[in-house]
Parts: sequence; structure tokens; C-alpha cells
Amino acid sequence: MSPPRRKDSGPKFQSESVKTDIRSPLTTAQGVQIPDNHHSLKAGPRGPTLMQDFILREKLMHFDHERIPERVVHARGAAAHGYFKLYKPLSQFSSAGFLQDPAVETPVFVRFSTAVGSRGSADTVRDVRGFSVKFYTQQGNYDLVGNNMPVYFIQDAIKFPDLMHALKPEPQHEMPQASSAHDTFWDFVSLMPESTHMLMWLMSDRAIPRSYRMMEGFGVHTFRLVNPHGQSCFVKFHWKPKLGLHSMAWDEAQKMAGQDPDFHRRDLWDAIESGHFPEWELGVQLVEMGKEAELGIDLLDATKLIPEELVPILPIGRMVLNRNPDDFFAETEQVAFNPGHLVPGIDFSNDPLLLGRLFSYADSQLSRMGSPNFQALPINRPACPMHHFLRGGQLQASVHRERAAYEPNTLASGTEFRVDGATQGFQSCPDVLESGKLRQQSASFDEHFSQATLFWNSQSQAEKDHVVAAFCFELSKVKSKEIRQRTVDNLAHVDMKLASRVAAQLGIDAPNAVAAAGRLGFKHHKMQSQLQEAPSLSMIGRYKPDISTRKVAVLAANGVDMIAIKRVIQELTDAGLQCKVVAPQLGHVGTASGRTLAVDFSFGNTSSVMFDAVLLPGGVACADALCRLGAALHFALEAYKHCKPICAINEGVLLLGSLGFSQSQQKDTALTVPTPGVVIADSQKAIEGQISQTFIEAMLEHRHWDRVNLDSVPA
Ligand code: HDE
Repeated sequence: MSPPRRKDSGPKFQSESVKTDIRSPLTTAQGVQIPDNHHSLKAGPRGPTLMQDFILREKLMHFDHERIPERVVHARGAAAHGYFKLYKPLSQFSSAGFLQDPAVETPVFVRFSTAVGSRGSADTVRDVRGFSVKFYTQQGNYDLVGNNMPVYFIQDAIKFPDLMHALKPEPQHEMPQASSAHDTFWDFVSLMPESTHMLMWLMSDRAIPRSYRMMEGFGVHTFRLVNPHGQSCFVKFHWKPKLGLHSMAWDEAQKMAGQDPDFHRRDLWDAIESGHFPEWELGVQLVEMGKEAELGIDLLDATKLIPEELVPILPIGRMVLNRNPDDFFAETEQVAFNPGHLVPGIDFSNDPLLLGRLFSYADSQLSRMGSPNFQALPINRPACPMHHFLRGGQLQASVHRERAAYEPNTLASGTEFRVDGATQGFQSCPDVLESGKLRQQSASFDEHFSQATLFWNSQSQAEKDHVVAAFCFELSKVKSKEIRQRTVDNLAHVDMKLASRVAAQLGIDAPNAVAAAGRLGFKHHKMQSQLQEAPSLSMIGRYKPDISTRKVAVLAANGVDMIAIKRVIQELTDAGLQCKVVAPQLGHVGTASGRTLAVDFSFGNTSSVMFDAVLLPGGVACADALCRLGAALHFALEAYKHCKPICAINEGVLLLGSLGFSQSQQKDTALTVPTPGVVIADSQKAIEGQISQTFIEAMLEHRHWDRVNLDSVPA
């Protein structure tokens, strides 16, 4: 493992942050030294506490106000600092300063989040993930406030509060937490067919990522790039993770929510602390103005994406996250993203969902932080020079010395100061508006199913099975039979097989596409899709595999054959993997050759869901002890059930005995892969260094979703 490299990146304000000499005496907020921090002021040692104890009152008062309201959505999150670097100048398309010079490192602060749960909820729930990036550019802050899915539930901002009231816990008892599996959500979306495409993504494995580091990111809406001549083109933004795109098994995600609710937060933190800096490539899909009609996709409709197969992604730069926050509250909690934070060279499209967001974010921050001065907080203020006449407000921290807080003026410097708005600064794209006021939308927005079908058609068999299972799980938690039926009737417009499989599992009537189409609010203006399938919509096989930082559990007990696995562990470590010994108890286990092996975890304080792969070493006594320990058997079977790579050496295979694997399989061949991702080998092969490669190859697949008969595995 490479040593920690804590690079000092991020905006300059860091140098101004409060530094306390921890050896200096404690003081009050007024700077008065505190004589005793353990006892309040009393009338005698047993007497009543005195009101005049200003030290006690100040301490309690501040504590009482330590919390601020959590974000109404995306409350649960984790963030990191880093930088963005361009590959080559993009001046042909955009005048944005940070898109001109490949030598410049633009500081960024990135916050990942779940959308539905409250601040203390679990990380691994089924949900869309927020992917917010603040670029501290020399022309001001630019925020790309996106998600890990490229489309959204609704087309118009006016529906957002309804969507969220339906999706958040139900109001009478505030249940369920951080879950869409309840009646109000499915009631709403089943009456809102425009959400169907997003539902396909939400029911897919994209909604249960393995790590924030292994998610794609999307700007979702169409924006515009504007070049120095004022010419613009449509743009969609994409983040592509260097570590590839990976998910968990649903059963695993649910168990993880209990085992380690902080799993994603910890994973991001640990990776950065250990110098394994997560990285994404920023790419753009560009569409020339006037050419959008040729795509047959309305670019202003946030329930639609542009398949990469129609408009390829142009990679423009890379982002590296290399520093954890110093203070979660001051940075991650107080950071204020806003899709309205633009810089010259980037502009909005007329997407009605995007334009509504422009109001909502600053308004939300105002309510959370209680003052418009949240913009001046260290994490929010730009890294470039500022000059404005925003004054006063609660908690104004700046001391403005000028008398002339207005423009134009001559008093400030003795000469006239006037802003020239014609050419300088942010120039909005000069649009010609089409018509008068209307509460309507374009007929092209009435097309709700073709991209949902395209998504379904583009999934591998295993991915399709997961989507079906997710619909079944969610709808099984819905108590109203009518809502379940309405949902599968809608799904009949996506794919009859999908809808029928879900209906069969729920024990309800066969899907009825006609009934769905006859319902109030159902509009379906069918558009011909240019594609039958789009491989880019599947998660499988699209990234160059990279397994660095993955965790391998080595199950051990007294008598473990360490000689056989020493080389395997070394080779896995050299490949960037982290091998951790899990044993019946902490401390050490004795090896077959009379040595000791340090233990990292016990079966009592960890579980298989915390690991990406499992190594089952040989040793008669070790295998015998582990086979008699339910927790060890469960560990191995559960890893198998979650489709994780497993390597068993000699007697280690006995832990998989109930699945039909046996030592005879290794005797015949010495090394075999009887089932996808299961490597069985004898110790000689391990000593000769012949199994690590096969095990690593199994790990490059991440998960072996095509394993058969998983339902019969008792874990
Ligand atoms: Fe948000 N959204 N949103 N949203 N959203 C918020 O802003 C809102 C939408 C997204 O890490 C809030 O500061 C409206 C789409 C992320 O701090 C709030 C609409 C997308 C985050 C808000 C949308 C997002 C938020 C809550 C429909 C993907 C977390 C507190 C018009 C492109 C940002 C806050 C962070 C947060 C409103 C729809 C992503 C209430 C009205 C579409 C990643 O202002």
C-alpha cells in the first residue's frame, strides 16, 4: 500500500481557518481564561448552581444551538476536497476560465449524498446519490449539482414538493426512514408516468453503489456552453469513475445498513487518508444548436438522456479528491451548492426542472443557515477577488470600510465607478422567447416510455433480474393492491415480460397496458427511438477493471496453513488489495508451522458484507474449527450468495461443502474454477504462485452475478 500523501489542495481560505494551540488554557468565547471546566459555580459545594456563572451559561447556550436544520433532501452526505485539471483548451466551445488552461488546477469541493434519508440514516439504502461539485474558479464559483443517474422523476419543478412529500417517510408516523418502499411513493409515481424511466434506474443496481468512488455522475439537465464569440451549444455533463462502476447485492446493502451505516462515508474517508485518491474523468456530450430535433429527444426534458451511442462523450479533464475535510460541520454541512452558480461560458437551457431549482437552493440555504451571509462562509466563498455591495444581514463578518456602498459612485476613489454590462462579466445567452405566458408544456414531453424500454433492453440478464427483484421488493411493501396493480399496468408500457414477472411475484392480476393508458393523467405521445439497445446504459463491462483498494477477508483459526497463503497474500497486496485476517477471536492465531498470525477482525465484530472477496486457507485444524463455527460458515456462504470472488485452498474448501464444492475438485486438476468467481486450488499451486492471478481475474469481474441457484444458499 502506498504511503499517505496528504496534498494541500483546496481554496486558499484553509490557511485562515481557526488554529488553536491545544496546550494553551481554555477561554470563553470572549477570551477570558476558564479556571475550572468541570465544576459550575455553586453556593457551597452542595449548594444550588448560581445564575451568575456566565462560563456555564455560555457553554450550554452554544451547545444548545450547535445543530442547524438538515437539508430537506440530500441530508445525508460526505465530502472531500480536490482539484480539477483540463486535458486541453475548450475555448472553441466555452469561454469559461477554468476550461482554457490545462496547466491550471482548479480547486473543488465535492459532496456525495443520498436523497431521501435524514442526516443520521444509513449510507447503503436504495436511492439516487447526489454528486455535487463546487469549482472554485478564478471567475467565480461554478456548481455542478448532479446525481449518479442521468435522468429525474419529474419534468417540472412545480411537482418537486409533491414528489418529495410522497417519497420521504409518511407524515403520520415518519416511517419508513430512507426508503422508497412504501405506499405514498408508489401512489404518486404510479399516477405520474413521466417517472417511469427514473424508476428503472432506481430499481437497478445504480441505486446501491459499492462506493461513492465507483459511481458515475451526471449533470442531468441540458446546459449550454458559450464560446468567446457568444455562440452556444447544448451540453450534458458526465463524470466517469477511474475505479469503474460497481454496485452491491441488495441483500448485502440492507445488511450493511445495520453493520456499518457509515459504509460509504468511511470508504471515502479511508481511501483519501491512505493516499488512494478517488478520480473521475469529466466528459461532455455536445449538441449543436438547431440539431437537437434530429436526435428525436427533447433536450429540455430531464426524464430523458442522450445515449452515448448517439452522441459520444468527449473527455475534457479529470478530477482528483485528495483531502478530507477538517471540520464536517464547517465544510460538509455548511457547503451551499446551487445550480444557479454559473461562470461566464456556461449557461442554462430552458429545462423547466432546472429553472425551478434556481430559486430553491439559495432559499433552502437561507432557511438552514439563517442569514444570506452563508455565502461568505469559508467553504462557500469564492477563491477569486470579489467586489460587491451586499451589506449587513445576520452574522455579517466583514468590516466594510467604504462609504459608497452603491454604484455608480464617484466618492469611493474620486473618479467615476460604473459597471459596463455590455461586454464584461456574465452574459446571458440572448434568447428569443417563443410565446406569451402559458401553464403548459411541449407535447414532446408527453413521451414517457421509450427510454425506459431502451434502458430495459440494454441490461444484461443478471441486471434485468435485479430490476425485477427490486420492483418486487418495493411493491411487496406497498399495502394498497390498487397501487401495485397501477404500477405493473404502467410497466406493461415498458416491457410486457418485466411487468408480468413483477405481477406474478406479487400475486396480482396480469399487467394491463390498456387500463394504464385509460387512466387520468396518462399521456403517451409515442416517439420512435433511434436505438433498440444502448450498451452504455448497462453497468457491465464498460470500464477497464481496477481492483485497487478492494478488501479481501482471510478466514483463519488455529492451525491455519500460513505457508501456502503467504505468497498469495503478498501478491494480492502488491496488486493494491487489502488483505485482513478474520478469526474466532482478536489477538493472534497459531499457524500449522508453529508461528503466530495477527488477527485484524473477529467474526463477532465484522461480517462478509464488509469485504469484496474471501480467501479460505488450508490447514486441517483451522478448517475443522471454522466448519464448527456458524459465524464462519455464514461468512463464506454469504460471500458466495453476494456473488463475491472466493478462493479456497486445500481444506479451506470444506467451508463451501454445503454448496457441493469439495477437495476432490482440486485433486483432479490442482486449480479449478468450478463456478464463476470460485477458485479452488491445492497448496502446491499457492506456493508456486499460480493462484493469485486466477483469483485476481475473478476479482476484476467485481461480482459474479450469473452464479446459479443463489436462492438455495442459506445465508
Ligand atoms: Fe435538488 N435540492 N432539487 N436536485 N439536489 C437540494 O438544496 C430541488 C434536483 C440535488 O450536496 C436542496 O441545499 C428542487 C435534481 C443534490 O448539498 C433543495 C428540484 C437534481 C442536492 C433542492 C430539485 C438534484 C440537492 C436541499 C426540482 C439532480 C444536494 C438543500 C426542481 C440534477 C446538494 C439544498 C448538496 C439539494 C431542491 C431537483 C440534485 C431543497 C426544487 C433534478 C445533489 O434546494
